[in-house]
Amino acid sequence: MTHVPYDLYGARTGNSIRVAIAFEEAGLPYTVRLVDLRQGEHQSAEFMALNPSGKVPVIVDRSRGPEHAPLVLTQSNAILYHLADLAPEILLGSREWRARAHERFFFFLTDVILPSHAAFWLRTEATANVARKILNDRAMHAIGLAERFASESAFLGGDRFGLADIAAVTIVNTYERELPWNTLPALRRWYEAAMARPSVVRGMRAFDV
Ligand SMILES: N[C@@H](CCC(=O)N[C@@H](CS)C(=O)NCC(=O)O)C(=O)O
Repeated sequence: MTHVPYDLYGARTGNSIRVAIAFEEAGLPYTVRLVDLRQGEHQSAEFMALNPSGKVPVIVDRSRGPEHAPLVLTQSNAILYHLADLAPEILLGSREWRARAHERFFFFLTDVILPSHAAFWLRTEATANVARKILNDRAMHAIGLAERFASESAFLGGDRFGLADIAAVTIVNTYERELPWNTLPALRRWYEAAMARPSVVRGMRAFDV
């Protein structure tokens, strides 16, 4: 029986899907452990023993063999960097472009995903419509700035499809129906190519039941 060294606990959310796409892109074998958030499985004693904050994604890395304790990682971006350590040329591109790859990865994390998540947290607050709109508009404005990245290169960060593209494709997918695509021709070309990529197709579906 083949031993799969990585377990990925997650759900159909951006943070989990980014990790699944990175596993796929790097060609690292992993087993999906679906955590049903609606059923509260992230609050179960079993899952809380892995991540006391009760959030996905989590990976359990047994790649160092049975004589070592498994490595449990609980932050999506720490997990992405762990995978990038295992496959740096794939997930961060060549050394020459690596600073750019980091810059663009953090652009999507802090300028797009962060306000988007903050807006998501306000979704149930009846009085928060204005704040929610400001945050979503900021996220979409920042996505619009990525038109320049896409017009300069086939990829958004560095010289290959890496962490920046993975961060970008999941969050652009979230706003796909609201973006002014007629003003974003280069980004649209990049997005269509990214969504057709086998790693993205498989990663996007990793938590479908
Ligand atoms: N900073 C964490 C955030 C993880 C997070 O917020 N996960 C959400 C799904 S995207 C979750 O598990 N939510 C369940 C809850 O908060 O009860 C990361 O990047 O991994």
